[in-house]
Amino acid sequence: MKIDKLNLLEFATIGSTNEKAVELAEEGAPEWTVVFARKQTRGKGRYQRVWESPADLGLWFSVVLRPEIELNQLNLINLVTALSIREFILGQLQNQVKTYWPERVKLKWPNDVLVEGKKICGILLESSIRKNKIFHLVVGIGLNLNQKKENFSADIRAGATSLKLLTGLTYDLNKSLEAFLSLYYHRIIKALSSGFSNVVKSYQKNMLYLGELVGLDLGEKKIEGIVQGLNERGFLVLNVNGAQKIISAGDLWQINGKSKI
Ligand code: BT5
Repeated sequence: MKIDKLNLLEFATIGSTNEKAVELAEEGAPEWTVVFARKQTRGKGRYQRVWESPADLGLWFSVVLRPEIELNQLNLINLVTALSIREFILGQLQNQVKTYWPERVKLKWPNDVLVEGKKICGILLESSIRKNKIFHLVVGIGLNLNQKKENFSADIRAGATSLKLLTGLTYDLNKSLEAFLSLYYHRIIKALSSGFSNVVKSYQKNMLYLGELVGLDLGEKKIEGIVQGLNERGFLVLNVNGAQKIISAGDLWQINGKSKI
């Protein structure tokens, strides 16, 4: 289905699509302005980490949104985005193998999509708040499409994957982007109009580590606990020594066996 509102800006090379989208959003670019680049030279992850974005091997893009939600609901947009990516990827995999097992495509709170335990997509939200309201929200998405193993740096090779590595096919960037944006548009509109409770439910159903012992890096300290699920704002609920802790952001990892903290 066509999205009338879509304003797609394509670049051959850019520093970071998020930076460009933030700049345009600050200047008043309308919602559903999408900055798409075939290559990023300064693709960024969370906490100043690098996002590898080589030419023509994946979708590197950022979407400007201006959702009318409370500030403490921002995390929910992360969840809708990750679920939409999951749905897109699963659709692509099931086009090839009808019985592709949905349990293989998992969400790692708050912003990663993994297939068979390897990261295929990362999401980076950047928001601008004015007078206690969201002025703009830039949703940056990096989705690996056409990489072969050797296209990933040695640092991430073992933990990263792409659609090509999973299906053997080569994906057309523009067609893939269009298909994803159409799905994403509808998922966002639906969540904004009918509330986020189904979003939280489906995220929980598809998230990694539910009921398991995890470590969590909060920047200033590391803690560990058992994942109980998400609250209605999309925050992580962790049982730490019997006490419930609500976490808004951080890096999770699984603890197999003995704790290392
Ligand atoms: C993320 O950060 O996963 C968010 C990535 C967002 C990237 C998009 S691309 C379009 C838009 N413009 C930008 O400048 N950024 C957004 P984080 O959770 O911090 O994960 C970063 C980590 O993922 C890195 O430290 C690597 O370990 C790993 N990584 C880097 N590039 C990768 C890739 N292409 N595929 C899989 N893993 C990768």
